[in-house]
Amino acid sequence: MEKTLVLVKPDAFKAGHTGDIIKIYEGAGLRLLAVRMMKMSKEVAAKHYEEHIGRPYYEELESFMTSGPILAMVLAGDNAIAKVRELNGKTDPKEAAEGTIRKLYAASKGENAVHASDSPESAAREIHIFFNETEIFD
Ligand code: 3AN
Repeated sequence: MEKTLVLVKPDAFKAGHTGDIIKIYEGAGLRLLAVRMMKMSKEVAAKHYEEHIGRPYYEELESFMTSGPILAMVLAGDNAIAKVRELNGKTDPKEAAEGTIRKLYAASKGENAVHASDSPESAAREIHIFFNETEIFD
């Protein structure tokens, strides 16, 4: 079984979409292995988005991601990484397919409701920013 890290970002969390988002993942057969509600610090944001540091939108991204509570979770299943990214939809909600989480709940390319790991390497790295092994129920 493959694991992936998902974040419900501050916009979707604040708007009360967390339960609906989890329902979409569970409805697609993915299993929850770990969950944490938290407010991201700038340090955690920098670790999580290390490849985006220095890009023109980084400050906006950091300020958004640290602006309010988020829900971090580990999801598992066959092909979980690709499956979750398909359920999330494209980064820009204007380009996201009908029925995807970003089409349903995201307002813009920056404030786009959810994050999900994009490769097995990112998943392994990102999961351990938010959870230690004893917190993952697999
Ligand atoms: P995804 O989250 O779909 O994998 P990435 O990895 O390209 O997308 O971008 C990571 C995050 O950085 C996005 N979720 C978004 O919040 C932010 N971001 C990416 N590109 C832009 C942009 N051009 N303007 C504003 N924010 C952006």
